[in-house]
Amino acid sequence: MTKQTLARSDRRHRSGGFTLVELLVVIGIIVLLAGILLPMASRAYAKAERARVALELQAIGSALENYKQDHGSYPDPGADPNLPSSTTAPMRGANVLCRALIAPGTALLDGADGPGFRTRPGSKVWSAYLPADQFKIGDRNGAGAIDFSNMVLDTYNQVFILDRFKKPILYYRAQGNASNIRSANGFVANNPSGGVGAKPYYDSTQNAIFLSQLGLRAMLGDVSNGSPLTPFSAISPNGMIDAGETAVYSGPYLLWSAGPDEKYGPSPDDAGNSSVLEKVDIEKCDDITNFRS
Ligand SMILES: [Ca+2]
Ligand SMILES: [Ca+2]
Ligand SMILES: [Ca+2]
Repeated sequence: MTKQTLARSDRRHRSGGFTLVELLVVIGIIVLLAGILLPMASRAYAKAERARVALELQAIGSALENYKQDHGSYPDPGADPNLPSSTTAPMRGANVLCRALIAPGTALLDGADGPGFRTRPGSKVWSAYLPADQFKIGDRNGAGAIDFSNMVLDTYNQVFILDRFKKPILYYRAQGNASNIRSANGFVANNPSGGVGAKPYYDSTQNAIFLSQLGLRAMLGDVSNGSPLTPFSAISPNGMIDAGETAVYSGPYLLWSAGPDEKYGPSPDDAGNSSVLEKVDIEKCDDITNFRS
């Protein structure tokens, strides 16, 4: 065997496999890259999904305008003609939104089988304002594939339009003479379990701050009770836009997605001092709404 053939066979031998050290180096690089790229990929995914939800909220906004053209006003959570007085489940804006824009239920539930509804028995069937096949419909736990044929009104009250993260899209309509949150019932019932206006969607284990309206009002610009907040002081909404506060939104309705973390409103854990709800938590909140995306 000549020197040349030896060298060739050596090259062949070396190119046929890696040494243990080389393998470890390669694995180390892969692990390092994965550590950098996976969080980037998941952030990019969440960003893309948030953008999709923002588009869905826009589509819902257009549908609401069309509904208003036909019926004279936006869907009103306080006045659903299909709801019998014996119904025990409280009306929620999120449910009214689904019933007004898609009405996926049977004739028993909303006057017309499948998407669409009647406002009175025997009257014209209004077709769905949103393409039912392009939106997820489900219950509060995000479960789809609902059997409408066996559903009664009480359970129909628990059907919502879901966002990309399978949480109900909330709907609050501004109340008559209160144009924004300047008055406590501008968008929100004074009492979460009753009173004027859309009742919140309930998930008390995860969304206590939102349901108590602290988080909801704070997101709308009501962060203090009139006294200036120092950088790390807890927010304390009082239902009014005081001097030094700026109303974030004063439109006719709120559309609200809980965002990728599936929790409505800011949480003390989002940023800063984890035991206190602060302005930084509001900035970090990943919710998508029709006034902020
Ligand atoms: Ca229907
Ligand atoms: Ca205030
Ligand atoms: Ca959220």
